[in-house]
Amino acid sequence: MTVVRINRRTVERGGLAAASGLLAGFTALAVGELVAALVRPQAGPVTVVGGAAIDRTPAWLKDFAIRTFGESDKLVLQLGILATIGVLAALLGVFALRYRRTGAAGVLAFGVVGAAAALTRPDAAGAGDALPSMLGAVAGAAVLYLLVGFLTAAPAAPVATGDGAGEPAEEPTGWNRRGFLIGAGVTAVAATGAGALGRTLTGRSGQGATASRAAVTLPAPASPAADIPSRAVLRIPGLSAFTTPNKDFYRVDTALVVPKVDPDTWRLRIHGKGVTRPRTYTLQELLERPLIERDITLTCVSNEVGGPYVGSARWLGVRLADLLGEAGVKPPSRGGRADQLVARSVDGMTLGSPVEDVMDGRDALLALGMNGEPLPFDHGFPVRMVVPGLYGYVSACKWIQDIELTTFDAYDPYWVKRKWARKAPIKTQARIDTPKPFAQAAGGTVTVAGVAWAQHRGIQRVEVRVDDGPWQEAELAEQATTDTWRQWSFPWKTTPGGHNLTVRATDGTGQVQTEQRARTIPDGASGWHSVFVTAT
Ligand SMILES: Nc1nc2c(c(=O)[nH]1)N[C@H]1C(S)=C(S)[C@@H](COP(=O)(O)O)O[C@H]1N2
Ligand SMILES: [Mo]
Repeated sequence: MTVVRINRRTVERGGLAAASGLLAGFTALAVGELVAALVRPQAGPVTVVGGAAIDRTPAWLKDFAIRTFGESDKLVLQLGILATIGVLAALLGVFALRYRRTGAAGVLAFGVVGAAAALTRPDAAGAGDALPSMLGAVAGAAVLYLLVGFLTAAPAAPVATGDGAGEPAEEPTGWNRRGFLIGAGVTAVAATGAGALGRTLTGRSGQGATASRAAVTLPAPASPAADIPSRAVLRIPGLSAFTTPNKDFYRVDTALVVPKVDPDTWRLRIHGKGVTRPRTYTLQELLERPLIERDITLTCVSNEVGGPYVGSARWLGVRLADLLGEAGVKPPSRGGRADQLVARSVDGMTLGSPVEDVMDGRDALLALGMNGEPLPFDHGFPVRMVVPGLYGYVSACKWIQDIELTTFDAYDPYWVKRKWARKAPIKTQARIDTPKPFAQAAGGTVTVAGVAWAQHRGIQRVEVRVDDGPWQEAELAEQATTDTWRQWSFPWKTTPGGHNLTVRATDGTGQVQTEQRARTIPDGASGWHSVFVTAT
């Protein structure tokens, strides 16, 4: 019979065992990051487990995460993974107090999980990707085994109980606190050093990538963008800039580590159904072609009514239809065999666009430049797709490396496998940028202003309604192109009290924006944007 005596020393020993587990976990991750820095930064244990988690997240949860955490969703995920690993590691530590070998083997088991995640990532580069998780786990297991050894160092004299031999000692009398503290201290310092070294090495390779991006010179466009008419740009405090600066441009993707592609070894392959002349291009070959420059507004399907995932930039790139034409591709309306273009990125993302749309004369681009500089890493360096009128998830592949012509019947890309629509033209939307929701507005006349977009159809009209009053025409800035958003303003003659301001747009075809509320899944949110404002 075992009587567990709960006394201070038992509690202390348990606490130190939990700490051993935490240190083992920390060591595993730190060594994992160091090995990843040498193998491939994308193969780090937290990155691969996080990536696997993102891919397995159900659509509703992903939507919730984007809604709740916005662009911090990835940080929240990584903190969640770290917290989970921490809890499991501490439990494993306590468990190892009794079952030292099994506890250490448990750490190895986590390593196997990490290695499996690494090898099944769509961008896995080979067996080497398993190394960070495996070597990290070996280091972690060794730490746990050693540290727990101090806590069980001097077992109590065999306890003579009636149950016979083999029963674990319930409380070693002379365990080695001093040894433990030294061992734990050395481990903590060594693991921190390994992690810091890993970070430094990854940072250094990042600097190399930054330098090679800076070395890319963008040629002047053969077909420059039309000047933005001065009357297309309103200067109203709180209103979105007509051209979104790169640093403020929204970012939506599944990459926990932003790919830093080497422009010298980058290739783009075009192949598949109906491709009579498959080809592979280097970046230099693309840069030497006649480039077009266009202002195009990009929107994410995950953007809520009134949401922030929309931005407008001046893109410089190769007309996609030209490349496809050279490859022998014909759109379905001219007898082409492929109706879906699947773009694949270096991080294994797949996005599918209708071949008809990218070849119908619109300015579908393989973009190389964004607002006068090479694409930022976050936005797809060295090359990405941009197709006016289609949501990003069905067109705007960043870090693109492969274009395959296929059919919608034959292949479902990433987001379609996750319940989003196969085809997703951008829905007409108008947004009130100022005043902000729940603002206290001054009395008198207040300028209400915002943007409206219906890419490739254009915006014909914007109307504002105060409470349940009549719809009133907003003043429209000039339309730059049908592929860009349009700014608008409305002089609101306030009356004191709380008011609901609502906006709606009419697209270039005369369709009034629907009032019907729809969620973002499966093909984009709809409904009118309103803000509640109190006037004094
Ligand atoms: N490789 C890759 N490309 C991608 C994505 C992604 O997750 N991975 N997300 C797409 C989505 S959903 C959108 S809305 C746009 C966003 O582009 P941005 O981050 O430059 O604004 O990129 C698209 N291209
Ligand atoms: Mo998106």
